[in-house]
Amino acid sequence: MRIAITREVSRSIGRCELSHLDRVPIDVDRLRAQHREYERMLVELGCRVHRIPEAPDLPDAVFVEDAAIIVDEIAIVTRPGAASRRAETPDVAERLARFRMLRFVDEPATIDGGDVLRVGRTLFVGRSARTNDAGIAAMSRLLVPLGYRVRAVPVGHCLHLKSAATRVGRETVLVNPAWVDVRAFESLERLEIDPSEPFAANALLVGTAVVTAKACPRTRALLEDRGYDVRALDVSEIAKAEGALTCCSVIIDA
Ligand code: CIR
Repeated sequence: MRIAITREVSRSIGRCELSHLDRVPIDVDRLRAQHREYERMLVELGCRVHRIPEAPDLPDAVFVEDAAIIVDEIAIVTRPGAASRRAETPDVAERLARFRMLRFVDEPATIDGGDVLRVGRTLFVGRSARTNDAGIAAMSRLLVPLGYRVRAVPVGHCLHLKSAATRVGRETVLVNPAWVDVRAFESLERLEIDPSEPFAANALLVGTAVVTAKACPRTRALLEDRGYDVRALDVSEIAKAEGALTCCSVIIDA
């Protein structure tokens, strides 16, 4: 069974954290409608969706990916890099506890789930404005004893590692070479996005389907040409909050 944890969009999302984007007005109803389509897609792809109720005063709470890192054996509850987001984790942890043993990271470690890209037994962890060295060390401490490798990857041009690279196949990553040094992934097959669509590297793999943003048709065509089962979603309103496809769910094989 595949579970997807999501969270209702907060009415305060207009006050979300922004790092690389200018603030523009967000239509909460429209964003909620896009989020419902996202959840519908997860159901279509075989997930059982557990939606956590709204946290009205936590603007970024819809981006549940940042609250947790899931591996086969445990779930790591993060300590998000943005102080405004730290109160998001307890509600996510409560849901995860049904499926995995929980582990926690302590101050001064900070880590956002958006910085963690898992490929098999390797976890690539972005060293970013949100995830610090203590956060990466905490990941190693928790995961190396379980047989995982933890590899730090510098992230400077975008918010998270997964803004620049996501997994789209067993050992294949979709990357934006302008935002991350692709040599970090030299052991893997790499597919480069169309350079005119810098946000295209954040795609969501569910089973063998790859969910992409409607705004990135060229990268979508590139994936389709290679035989991928690609689905497209309109996430234009979500993008105004610097969110993308992976960040709106935590997917767990239960
Ligand atoms: C933030 O800056 O934290 C949110 N506005 C966006 C978080 C997006 N999360 C993700 O891509 N994993």
